[in-house]
Amino acid sequence: MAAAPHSYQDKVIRCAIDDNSTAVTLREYGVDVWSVTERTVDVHLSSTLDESIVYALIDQRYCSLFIDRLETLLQEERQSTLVKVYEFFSNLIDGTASDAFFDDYQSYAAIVDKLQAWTNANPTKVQFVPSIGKSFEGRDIPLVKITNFNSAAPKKAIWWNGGQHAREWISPATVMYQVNKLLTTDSPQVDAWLNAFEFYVTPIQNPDGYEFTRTPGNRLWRKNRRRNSDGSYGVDLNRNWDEHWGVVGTSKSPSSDVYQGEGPLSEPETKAIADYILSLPNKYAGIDFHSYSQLVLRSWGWTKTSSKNEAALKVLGDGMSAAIKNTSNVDYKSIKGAQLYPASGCMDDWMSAKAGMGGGGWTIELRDTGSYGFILPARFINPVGEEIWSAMNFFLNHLMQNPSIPPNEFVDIQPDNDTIPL
Ligand code: 0X9
Ligand code: ZN
Repeated sequence: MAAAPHSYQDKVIRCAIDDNSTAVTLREYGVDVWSVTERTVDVHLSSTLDESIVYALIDQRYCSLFIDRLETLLQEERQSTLVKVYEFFSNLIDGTASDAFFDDYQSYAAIVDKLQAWTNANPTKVQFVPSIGKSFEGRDIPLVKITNFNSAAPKKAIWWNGGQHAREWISPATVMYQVNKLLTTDSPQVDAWLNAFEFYVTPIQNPDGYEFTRTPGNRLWRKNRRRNSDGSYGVDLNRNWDEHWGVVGTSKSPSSDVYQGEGPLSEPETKAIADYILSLPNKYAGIDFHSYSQLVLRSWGWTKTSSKNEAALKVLGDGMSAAIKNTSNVDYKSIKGAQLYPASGCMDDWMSAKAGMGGGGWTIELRDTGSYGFILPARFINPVGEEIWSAMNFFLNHLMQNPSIPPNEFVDIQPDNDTIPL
């Protein structure tokens, strides 16, 4: 991975497309698609590709160069982590060490330790479940429940999920940030939420994949670490949910980055969370945090047909997007999931349809829009955490005021003639 400063490196190019079914086709061809909008697709090109082909693509003016020197970015990320470790130890020696948890992306072990520490410090607000199930490689999938344990009033369950995709490091960091905000903000507003809701939080759904991306050369891994029958590794957990599993935007090929797995909920990392959610009597809304693209995605994600709850969900999604804009002036588009690209077997639609969450199953795609993509520097953890906290503010207040949105249902589904089920 250590590349000479001026050698030819992996690149990310952004290309114009007519509609997002092109992305589905590209993935079918095994192209490494990183991100899609209705008009553009970001494609990762290995440095082993003939340089002239890459520049020919760019010269055609269908594509522009987005990340020119990917290895340099990756190297800078590792370097900045080393600098922070150095600073941490020098501060420790000076006696000036402070809580630097959100200054950097943390290991799985550090995330688990932090959940335990928060629980010890806030016994009336937090319960720590060290393991709701084990990952493929045997790591515990941790959960915290946050509520006012002194109040017996009936409460609605909100689920926050992070780290489903290994390389999207800003996701677990942002979920942890929200938990910290809930526990450290002393306000009547937060008290009201803790009386109205039970928060179930799984900041790191895919610990094997996450830890793998922390080892040299593997930073861009997406899936879990299942050993597949053909010798390849990994299932895309966000194609493995038991909701229109295997229908669209997903692959039967084990080596694909969007491999759906052997069957619905075949993966321990999806099954554990699905079982836990289904066991809750009061489930009401859930958000699954991903990166990148800056989007607030409502159901449905597998069909462009509007859901029965479209009007109510649009108000919620548009409100979250506006709250972010007001906080940081950053644009997060509020759209139906399938407007990004139709994909089924995803957690968001599963929460809407199978878990019957009236307040919706959501995907929020965090920063950025591709300048750093998955390699978002750690200095973004705080600003992203703050803008999402303001989105949560809107989300929770709106759900408190609208506690009876009925479970969503499929209505008049038309086949999406511009998408090709794989
Ligand atoms: O493709 C995904 O799983 C999500 N994007 S990501 O770049 N983080 O991989 C988007 C999922 C949106 N939801 C549905 N289409 N149901
Ligand atoms: Zn993702």
